[in-house]
Amino acid sequence: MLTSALREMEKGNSIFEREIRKFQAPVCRIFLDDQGRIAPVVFTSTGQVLSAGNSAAARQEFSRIANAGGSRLLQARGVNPAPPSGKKVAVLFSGGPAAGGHNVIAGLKTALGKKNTLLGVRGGPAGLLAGSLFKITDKDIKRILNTGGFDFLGSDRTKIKTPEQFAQVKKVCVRYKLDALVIIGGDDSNTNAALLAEYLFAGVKKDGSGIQVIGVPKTIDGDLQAGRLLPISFGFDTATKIYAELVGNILQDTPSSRKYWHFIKLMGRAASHVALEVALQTRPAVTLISEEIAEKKIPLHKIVKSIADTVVRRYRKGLRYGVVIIPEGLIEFIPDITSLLKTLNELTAKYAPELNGLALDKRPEFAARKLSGSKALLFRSLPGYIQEMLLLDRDSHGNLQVSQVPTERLLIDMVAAHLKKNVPDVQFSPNSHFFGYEGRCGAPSLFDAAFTFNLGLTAGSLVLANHTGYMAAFTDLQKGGRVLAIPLTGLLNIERRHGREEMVIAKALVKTNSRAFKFLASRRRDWAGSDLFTSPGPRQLWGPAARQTPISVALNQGYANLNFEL
Ligand code: FBP
Repeated sequence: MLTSALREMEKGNSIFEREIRKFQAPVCRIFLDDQGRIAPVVFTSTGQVLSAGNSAAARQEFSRIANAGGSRLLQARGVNPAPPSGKKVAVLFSGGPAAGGHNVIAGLKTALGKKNTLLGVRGGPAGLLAGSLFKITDKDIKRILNTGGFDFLGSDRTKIKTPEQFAQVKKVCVRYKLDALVIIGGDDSNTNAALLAEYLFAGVKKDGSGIQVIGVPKTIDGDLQAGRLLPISFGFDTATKIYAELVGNILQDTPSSRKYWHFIKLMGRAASHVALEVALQTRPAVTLISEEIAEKKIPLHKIVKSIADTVVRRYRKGLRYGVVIIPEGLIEFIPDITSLLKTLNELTAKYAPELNGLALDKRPEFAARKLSGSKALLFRSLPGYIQEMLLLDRDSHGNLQVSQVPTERLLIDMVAAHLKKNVPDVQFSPNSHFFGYEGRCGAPSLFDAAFTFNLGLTAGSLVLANHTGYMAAFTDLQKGGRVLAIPLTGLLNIERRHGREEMVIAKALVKTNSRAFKFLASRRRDWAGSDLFTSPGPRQLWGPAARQTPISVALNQGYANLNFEL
């Protein structure tokens, strides 16, 4: 009997998974009708015109969606008294997975109701181009509700950019008689959503009308934010809670075993929001924040020295252990490394035949001879395996894939060398970790389960209210939630990318004048000098910590406490 019960658990039917499927995430009151049933809402303009710096250029390039909405912020006004029926909507995931994606789909399907149809796109933007769409049923929703990851549809990183690709999307929309597309993605995917909204604005269907396009803000990196209008993207809370639990457990191990230094790299391609949040939740000895390092122009040797100084300071106090948090994108923010990388990018392009003709371990010497001054010195100071990595093949844009560089190992080796040379009596036993994929697809926390379900309701409501070119947003989480629609044109900026100027949604990096960063900065000396760490425990849908808002969000938004109220 036990064995058959165990077999029934296969394919996502653990005790936990069965239970979470029954859970209804809290919903913002605005989505409740007179009888307390969940219903789509209508929107009204707040009059607030949004612009991200190059508003004139954005309004010109996206004139059709900009003129329609005037780049004005919309706010939900109340339940839609007469939602249309017969609409056909397709939804897709784009980019890296993030917990809560399935609840966006569940919220979207709930808002559309029985009289409209929801189709899922398999495999992200590539699946859209291939026309791989299917009808999402109520049974599907029951199965995916509150479960993690993007596995229901899958995702990919294809960017729709060529005229042929745009034409192909149009063809697929016409073939499936779509009225709207909902794109769940990060900054690049929402930039793509704006481009598609503009392209599909009119003249697609037989009656001359277009296809609506709505974006939904996703990414564990937390770098798609819009101040008070959108405190964070979904997936960030779950990922940081999972990493914080793991880091908390490691911290708990350190005074138990009393011998290890753990160097932990945390995912988050460029911005350090994840590292900052995990540090705020766990209070480790050292936290590196890439944006601070870039701003203060702190060179690699100084980063190494400052970690080594903390190791020595703790050692002298009998604390022969500790934890160092490292953001994934660090290497691209260290000023002397970025300038070395630039030169190496040119050098690898210029001497590609010569380098390719050499064995891996012979390439560093060849490259070192082509460098001069401080760059040659820095390159020679790096461990051999890092030198080799920095000379590997570039991506299609001619850049090194920096996320592949084991920064945690680099820092360990350089700190160890520094200690050996300067304070040989200090024992240093390091371990390295990289937490990334462990946190992107876990079942959503209560915060993400609720946030995403409400984002799905918002996206569905926008479709039914005939809006296009907006990103669903949800804010004021400590006082019941406020449902917003941000005009995508209001987020677009001109940036130089791939050697030319492009309209993009800028990544929101950690600001060193933010309340969250300043709090870390005000406490980190004490965290380094003694054991003040905490273990936040596992993420919860129920239980004492279930309603905990990300600490960086609570600080930056000026909330009075950590609990969100919905
Ligand atoms: P998105 O920005 O698409 O949400 O992806 C985030 C992320 O998880 C980063 O944190 C990480 O650097 C990257 O994706 C890893 O990409 P991949 O899944 O291709 O390995």
